[in-house]
Amino acid sequence: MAITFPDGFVWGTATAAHQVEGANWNNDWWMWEHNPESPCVDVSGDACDHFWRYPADIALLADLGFKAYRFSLEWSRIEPEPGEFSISALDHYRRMLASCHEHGLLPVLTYHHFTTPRWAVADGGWVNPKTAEHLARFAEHATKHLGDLVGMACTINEPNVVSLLGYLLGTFPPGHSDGKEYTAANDNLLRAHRLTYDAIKSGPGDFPVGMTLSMADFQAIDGGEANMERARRTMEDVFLDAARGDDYFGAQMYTRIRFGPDSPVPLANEAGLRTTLMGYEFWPQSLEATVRRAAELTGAPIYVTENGIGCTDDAERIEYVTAALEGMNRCIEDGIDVRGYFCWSCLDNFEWAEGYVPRFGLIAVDRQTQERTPKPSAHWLGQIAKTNTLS
Ligand code: GCO
Repeated sequence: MAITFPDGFVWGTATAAHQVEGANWNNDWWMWEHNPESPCVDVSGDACDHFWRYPADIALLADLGFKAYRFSLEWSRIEPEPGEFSISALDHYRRMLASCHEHGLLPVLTYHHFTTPRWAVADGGWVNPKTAEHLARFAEHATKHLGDLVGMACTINEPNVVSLLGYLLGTFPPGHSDGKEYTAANDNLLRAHRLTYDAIKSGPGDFPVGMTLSMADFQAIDGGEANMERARRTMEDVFLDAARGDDYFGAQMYTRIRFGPDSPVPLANEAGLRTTLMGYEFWPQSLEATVRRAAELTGAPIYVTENGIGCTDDAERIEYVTAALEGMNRCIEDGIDVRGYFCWSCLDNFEWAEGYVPRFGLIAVDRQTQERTPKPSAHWLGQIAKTNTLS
């Protein structure tokens, strides 16, 4: 049976500067990739050379049928030293925004997607409250230069992942495992969202502003409710509460996380469960579960700003996204205001500590020649975008 989505539903794909641009040597991730103590399996290097190849990439997305493109600013290019702003770097992003408009794509701009300039991390990074002010100052400058062309804005991508993986689990920079630092980073990122939101709002342009959050289908088994609730409170709910009153909320989900009674941390995936190249459980049901919670707790219109799967068999991507979209449709049928879906990702790209191994792209990238080849899933999802219908 065919599913038709609401009129004006926004279909897009997403990327992040550091994962696709190449040569972003002035941020904390570049340092982390080159640190032999880090768990990184690759360096980002040239990534997808999207810094130079964005015109063809954006044209390809439009040809495929997409209506929107979500990408991020690289803070360390725009503000290479504290208070020193590069007009040439800002002009680069102006050209990217203009290129989206020329091709009929709504540009969705993320101001902070995981990477922080070297100077800001040398000054304490996210455990230093000043970093929140620094991000807001950057957002104010960037919006002055770009605001008239922005279609939608995300302040911070997954602040909950920046704090958890950087300051508690130690797999993202700065690689710390310290409960106090985790709490401080969470608080500073929450404040940074508010300040950045206001900074963007005070500039030119009139577009929706919100945050995006990494969410999962949290489940308790055999009496693990208290553990689950506790973890979900710091990992999700404090951010959902903070997003109340924003213009929209960006939900991003990939899998489910289960908690048992004895452990405050998630259970490892059991043998026999179907997993993806990220080691996540194959769980497209996470979209429906998290969108329902996000809508209930934020009261805001919802965009799925990321969802997808890292896999080598492209048929699995179509299977995964189909199930996710069916769940999204059940939410819409129940009256939840879901306005868009952005597949992660446009291109096979640099998946942080996992390097180039997981393949999240709708479009394959030859790592030697940078040649782009749309996968069957790119044509399939592009057709859904064109017709606003899943058949
Ligand atoms: C994130 C980021 C993306 C990832 C994606 C796949 O959500 O972690 O926004 O940068 O690449 O989620 O893991």
